[in-house]
Amino acid sequence: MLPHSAPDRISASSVRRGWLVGLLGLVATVALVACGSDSGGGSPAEVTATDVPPGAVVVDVVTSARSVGEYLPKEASVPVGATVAWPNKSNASHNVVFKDGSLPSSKLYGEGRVFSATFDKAGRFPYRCTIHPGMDGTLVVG
Ligand SMILES: [Cu+2]
Repeated sequence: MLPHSAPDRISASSVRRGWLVGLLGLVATVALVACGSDSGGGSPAEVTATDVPPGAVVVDVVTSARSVGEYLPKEASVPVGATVAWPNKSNASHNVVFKDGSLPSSKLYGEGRVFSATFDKAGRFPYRCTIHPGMDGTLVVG
């Protein structure tokens, strides 16, 4: 009689298959996360004019006793689809830059100019002036 010495192939291949399924699951998860970015921000066009658009919610950009620039009100709540305008009423140049890169941000603009944009995405959006540390505000949409 010959000794029976069949290797345990079934067990080895099922281990390998389990590892492969796990890897595929990981790849699928990564792909889902990558596709989950939201691009529905607001109006893409930046507007830096000298007038506040009719009907816009106004956030004044001012110089105060304690800072070279601040946003008034610091936190503004608007409905979805609102146009918001930031007239620069200070004697320095400022900008409005949202942390959320999908929202419209401004370049630097001086006294007497107005940045305005329309916001179609609901949420709580912090923004700041990139040249003045501590000059920040929040726009709440929805
Ligand atoms: Cu500033």
